[in-house]
Amino acid sequence: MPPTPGAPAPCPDARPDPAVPTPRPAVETSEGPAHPAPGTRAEARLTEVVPAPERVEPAPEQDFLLPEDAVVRVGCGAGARDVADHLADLLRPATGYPLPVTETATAASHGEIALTLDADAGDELGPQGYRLRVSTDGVRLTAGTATGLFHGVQTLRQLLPAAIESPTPVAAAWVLPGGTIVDRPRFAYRGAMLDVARHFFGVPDVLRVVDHLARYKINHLHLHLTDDQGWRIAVDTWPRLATVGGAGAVGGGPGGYYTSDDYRLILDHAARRHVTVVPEIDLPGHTNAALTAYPQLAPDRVGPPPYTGTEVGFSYVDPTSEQTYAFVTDVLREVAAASPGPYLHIGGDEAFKVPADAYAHFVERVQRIVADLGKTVVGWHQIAPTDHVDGRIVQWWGTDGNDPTTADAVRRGARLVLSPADRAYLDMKYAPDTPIGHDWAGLIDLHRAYDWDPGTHLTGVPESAVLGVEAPLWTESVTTRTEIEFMLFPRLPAIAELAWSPRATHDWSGFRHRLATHLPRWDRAGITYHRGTELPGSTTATVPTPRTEAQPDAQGEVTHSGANTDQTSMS
Ligand code: TNX
Repeated sequence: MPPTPGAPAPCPDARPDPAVPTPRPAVETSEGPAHPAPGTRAEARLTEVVPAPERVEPAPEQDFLLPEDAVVRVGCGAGARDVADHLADLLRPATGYPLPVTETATAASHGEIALTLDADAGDELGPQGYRLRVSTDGVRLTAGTATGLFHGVQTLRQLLPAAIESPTPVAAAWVLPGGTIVDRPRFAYRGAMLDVARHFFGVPDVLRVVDHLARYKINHLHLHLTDDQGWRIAVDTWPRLATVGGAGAVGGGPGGYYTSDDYRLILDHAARRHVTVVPEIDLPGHTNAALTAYPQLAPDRVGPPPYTGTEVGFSYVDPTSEQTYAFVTDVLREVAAASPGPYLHIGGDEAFKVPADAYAHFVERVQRIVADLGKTVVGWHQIAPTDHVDGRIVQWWGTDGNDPTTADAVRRGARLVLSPADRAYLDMKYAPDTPIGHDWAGLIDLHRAYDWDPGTHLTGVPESAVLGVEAPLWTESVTTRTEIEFMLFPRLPAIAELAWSPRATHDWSGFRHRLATHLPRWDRAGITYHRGTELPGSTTATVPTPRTEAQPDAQGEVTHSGANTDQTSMS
């Protein structure tokens, strides 16, 4: 077909428009007519989005009914087509609509969702922001980058009725509330950590966690890949790390590890969701699993037995041995080469048995190894007193906002990721009767997870030094996907809002009411969550989650492999 005069040239890398699949037959349910009359009111409101957007301008007379023959139209630009495909993939199952993705330049006569990359808009919206306009004609999503478009798509999803989360077709009026949202994050780094070392979680579980993060605009997944109980990533040059060091888990349950193909699957899934994976190799402590595989790394050169308990701080690789540095260099080189993200987390926490000077020497040398690999060092805040390398990131996990050593590291140039254990640790119990989790940093209900300010949390650290916020989930007592979700929801969205939304939007009452509208979405999506009185509409009961590993014990009670009491060794 000759180009239309005056029309922009098609994108250089345009894919041919796919044949439009036939719509699936509309499903009759009690939820509404298959062909709702135009003008049906939107179920969701523009003001219910979590995390709260920077600016929201409702225009209720501009509600948009997504027609059955709607198209997703996408303009040129790196990654935009993938975001459009992702959007169509999200909307097809519940709507049953074909939603073809097209790169044609001409707007459809009605009912399209248009995604546009626009460098000028990017100047205003920044590298992660977006503008979303819903009017009776359709949806216009604009951003300076594909990442911005992706975040806008997550907002768009929340504007559709909760039934959009259904994995099978639902006959509903797919009406979006009219108006404009202009949005961009307060902090560039929003993260969650999954400890796959204490208990191992297979690739499908990790992919599902990535989906949960993306939904709430969390853009980093920190994988705690190694600890005393298990080494979870294959390393070609030191193969026994995974095959021997990966064999066990807390409580003696089955272990496991990611092959390089597994790891690539996680990275690819994350990349398509604009989530950066931050791999952690915890050094020099938390290394019992490595020592079982390679006793020559141990200070006494004796391999310890596998560890299935939950104490911390007893193991370490010999910081005075050149073999240790050869090991560290090989491992970090392989992990760095496999990981496209800019960060490499070196742990550094709770090496209680390593003398301070040997610890500092070790961390400084390992930091240089990471820098030489072209990656940015991240470490738990125990690395704060050591010498600085350019751009390093200190992850603060304390419970007392007055930490002069970390504040001093910031003055020397470190940036900060905040994970206050008494606010952001998702392994803490919600309430005394929460069936899993710890309480050494206190109980963390939704209000406690929400009600703090990352910009002022640490004395002497200006907001400009705060790269962002991360919520870690340690898994000593977490054994299944259901239990992961039970600890994540509803606290993860609270942390997401703290890290994304402008401080001016912070409002506990508003937040809990907005988040309550997400419960039917989680129900539809099959997401397990902790029910409590804090979310209107949630029941008062704390629902214990089913555990697949549960075994009846001698008394006929149910016990759980991997369940542990609180750590006695935590300060
Ligand atoms: C502290 S936070 C740890 C972990 C435990 C966690 C349990 C940090 C860097 N270390 O080894 O799993 O507490 O809450």
